Amino acid sequence: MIVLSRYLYTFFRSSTSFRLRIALRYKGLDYESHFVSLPRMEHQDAAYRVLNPQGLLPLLVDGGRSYIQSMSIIEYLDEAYPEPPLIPKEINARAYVRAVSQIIGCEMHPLNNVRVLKHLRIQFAADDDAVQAWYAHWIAVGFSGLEDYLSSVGRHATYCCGEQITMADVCLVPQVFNAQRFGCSIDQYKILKGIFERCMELDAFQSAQPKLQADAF
Ligand SMILES: N[C@@H](CCC(=O)N[C@@H](CS)C(=O)NCC(=O)O)C(=O)O
Repeated sequence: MIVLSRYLYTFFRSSTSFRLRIALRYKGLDYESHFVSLPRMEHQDAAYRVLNPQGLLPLLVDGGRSYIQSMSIIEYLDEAYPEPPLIPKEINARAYVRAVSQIIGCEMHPLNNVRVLKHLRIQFAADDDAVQAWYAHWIAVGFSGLEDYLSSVGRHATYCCGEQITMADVCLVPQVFNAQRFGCSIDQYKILKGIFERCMELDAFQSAQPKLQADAF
């Protein structure tokens, strides 16, 4: 009998959950999914907040301990289960991968998160067009800065960091899915688009995509 001691609290459209689905699959780590619906506000339920007081997705339970914040969790996974690595060994490559990941995770995603878009509507009476303009603006600022950064550093090749899949790719792909869902094309970002397409040829990325999750609708 296989006893699973790893649980991922996830929602199919959550891009931060998507990062962890990719990372877990890439590392060959089995897990059981606990589905938490964002539209039904299940992330704010008292029972969930006991597990994650911040009331956000994702949450990983591994070996009886709870972990929050997707990039911190990816770093935890990389330390606990080093092969295959998601953070390079070489110090400058490590800094670069973290920088790319943080452009997405700290500067793009937070501005376009569900609660931010909701707040624009409720607190500032933003209509659909205004919310869409807000979303598209920060996607354009984020992706154009990221494209320029990759171009100027010159470390990218098949993936963000040469030939190795890293946390940078794990953060990039879900952000592209999110942008496309909001009708934002990535065609003008040639480097990012190429990396996105090559990542999507891999099982870890394919199988983790939103529409293939059991809670997708
Ligand atoms: N920095 C956090 C962000 C977590 C986060 O905001 N997750 C989203 C889903 S992608 C969420 O739970 N949103 C709920 C809300 O905004 O109310 C991480 O990387 O884990």
